[in-house]
Amino acid sequence: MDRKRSWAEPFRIKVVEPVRMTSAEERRRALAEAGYNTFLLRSRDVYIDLLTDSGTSAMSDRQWSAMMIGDEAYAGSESFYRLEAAVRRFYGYEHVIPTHQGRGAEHILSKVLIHAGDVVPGNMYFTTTRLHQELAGAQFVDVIIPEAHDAASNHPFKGNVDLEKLERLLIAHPGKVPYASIAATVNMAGGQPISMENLRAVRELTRRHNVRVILDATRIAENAYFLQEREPSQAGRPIADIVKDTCALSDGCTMSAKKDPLANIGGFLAVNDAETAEAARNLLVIFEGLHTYGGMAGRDMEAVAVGIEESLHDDHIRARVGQVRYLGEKMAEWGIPLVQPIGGHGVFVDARAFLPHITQEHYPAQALAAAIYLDAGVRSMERGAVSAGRDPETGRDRLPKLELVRLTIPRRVYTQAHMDVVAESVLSVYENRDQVKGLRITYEPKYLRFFQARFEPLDA
Ligand code: P71
Repeated sequence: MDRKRSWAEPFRIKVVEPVRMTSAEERRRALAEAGYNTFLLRSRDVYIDLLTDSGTSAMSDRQWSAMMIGDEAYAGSESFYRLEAAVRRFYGYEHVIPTHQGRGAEHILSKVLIHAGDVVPGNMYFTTTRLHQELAGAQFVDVIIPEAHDAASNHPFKGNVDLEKLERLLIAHPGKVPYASIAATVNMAGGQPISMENLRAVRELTRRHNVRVILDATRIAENAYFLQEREPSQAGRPIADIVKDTCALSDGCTMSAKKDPLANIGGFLAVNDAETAEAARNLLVIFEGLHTYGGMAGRDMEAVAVGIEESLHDDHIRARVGQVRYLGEKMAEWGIPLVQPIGGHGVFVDARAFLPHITQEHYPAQALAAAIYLDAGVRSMERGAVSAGRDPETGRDRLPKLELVRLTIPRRVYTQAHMDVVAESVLSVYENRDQVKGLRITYEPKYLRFFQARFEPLDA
């Protein structure tokens, strides 16, 4: 008989943080006070917090003890040198520039490499990445394969670049492309991987045009897990080796250490060429801090250094992606429309298919995130028209093909029972989906509006 053998997380729990349950009435009040925006909810009003996997991971006992030896010297901190050594060892880049988090690295990098009128191609936009590129004077052009914009497509590497599109762009803009901005995995596509083969082709193509490749390495361990699983040439290889080879196909990376590297805060920019590094260090002292801390405390750099290593353990990453898949498969079995395949850091609900009666002008994903919160206190995040923002030229809403709600799983934080509760709650919203109303905006900030915008239901 072929019996399935279950496996579990490669850790046990040493410290717990109690969470508060709320009543339906409390949630109704909290949501109205938050302007129907889950970013504006107070965490005390949230039962299971799946807003983001960013900075929300549980650190290990090794990370917590490393924090005790943090060297808080203003200059030349030992903790910086330990972080630098970890980045060199595990990702292979020569120059390491610490930043307060990922967007700090994006800001510095964009300012150093981009000139007004440049064009930056990338495998789908990310909100902060694109905004820093635009603020530096570039236009971002999406060159991801078309399957990435189709929630239902089962393509195994939806993070891949459309090589012909990239080549046409390189030919059309000679001398105007400072780098290709390549994410592994692609967050906005649903946490989808780029294959080693595709990245190698991007590397070769850009080299012929004398253009750099800059990786967004924020979820590179999760990307490596999918390659180990799906790309024949990577089958059976250790995650750490796949990650190192992925980085070797680029000239540098930006990193938010709040995701894969299992820290609560931190990030860095890493590059191989000394000139770019020097220019970056020069700007760093204006915007982030000295080049041996860049906005992090010594203890933060220690937590990142240890977290990088832990993030690359094969048993860790299998359990991490496995938990996300457990939630996704359960919801898919019940017929809830999801981005397929299930991604590395969260389950992405297809809000258009879920709420076909709400047109995109009335923000179905925002409305769905609000409805999911109301049901049982699960907090998710809109990743659709509100996140896409307005076109800087026309000022009109950008209406992306993907109108999604992301249930994002923090690393090493929740149990399988939490996942069951989440799936059951979303199912209950799905069964009553015709009662969910569209939203209109009542307040909108200028930049990254999704963080602070306020809404009201159409029938209000
Ligand atoms: C996520 C975040 C955090 C976030 C950022 C913006 C809007 C909503 C939530 C941050 C990323 C990311 C990628 C691929 C760079 C950053 C910025 N993601 N690249 O998914 O996913 O890093 O937050 O440390 O500044 O919730 P930073």
